[in-house]
Amino acid sequence: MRYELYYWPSIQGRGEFVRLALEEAGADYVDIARRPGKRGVPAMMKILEDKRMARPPYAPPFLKAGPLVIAQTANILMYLGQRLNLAPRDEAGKIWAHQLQLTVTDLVVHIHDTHHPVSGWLYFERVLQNNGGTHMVGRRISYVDLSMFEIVEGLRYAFPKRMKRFEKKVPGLVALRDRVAKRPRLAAYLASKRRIPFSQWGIYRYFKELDA
Ligand SMILES: N[C@@H](CCC(=O)N[C@@H](CS)C(=O)NCC(=O)O)C(=O)O
Repeated sequence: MRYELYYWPSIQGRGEFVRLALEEAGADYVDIARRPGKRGVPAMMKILEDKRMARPPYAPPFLKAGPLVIAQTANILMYLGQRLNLAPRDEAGKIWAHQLQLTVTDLVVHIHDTHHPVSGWLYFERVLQNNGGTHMVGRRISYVDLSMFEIVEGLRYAFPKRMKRFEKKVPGLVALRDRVAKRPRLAAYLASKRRIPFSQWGIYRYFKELDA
């Protein structure tokens, strides 16, 4: 299956949670809006503005998987998690992974609103420690681990000074970030041009005055 990912071409943003899962699994996918000309952003806008679609996506990111058009980041990852072996297979494990990813979605809104998300973070450290400290869900890599990596990276970009101090309170999450970064496919992806650098346009934005 060749997946088509539709997300803004110049930022990591929420689309990066999906890119990391596809890259970790070595999945065959196209980052549509990064294609030049009409086949890029205009192709994405055409779907977003298609008034006849029975089940239209509200906003990027969305994923085309054969006939399916799947939106909402956590929903896309729930779908991919099973097909890319990045989530538990048992019902309880699947639901737990989805619950955690929906909580990542909450945290991203906080970050997006530059409302300093300390409390949300400690919740994820607690979940990790309660699960033995190596993975967020189960005993092996899942897309929730990849999302924790992205949140650490984003917060380090947006709040470099504050994070230096705060990371002492979340040693498990920082160690998880380091393990994810060393995974062969992700290490290759992160070093590639496919990884979009952080900028003042995405969810994670650096404001000197906020990084006290
Ligand atoms: N809850 C949705 C949020 C989707 C969303 O807000 N996408 C942003 C980009 S990160 C967007 O393009 N919103 C529509 C817009 O700004 O026009 C998700 O998790 O996927």
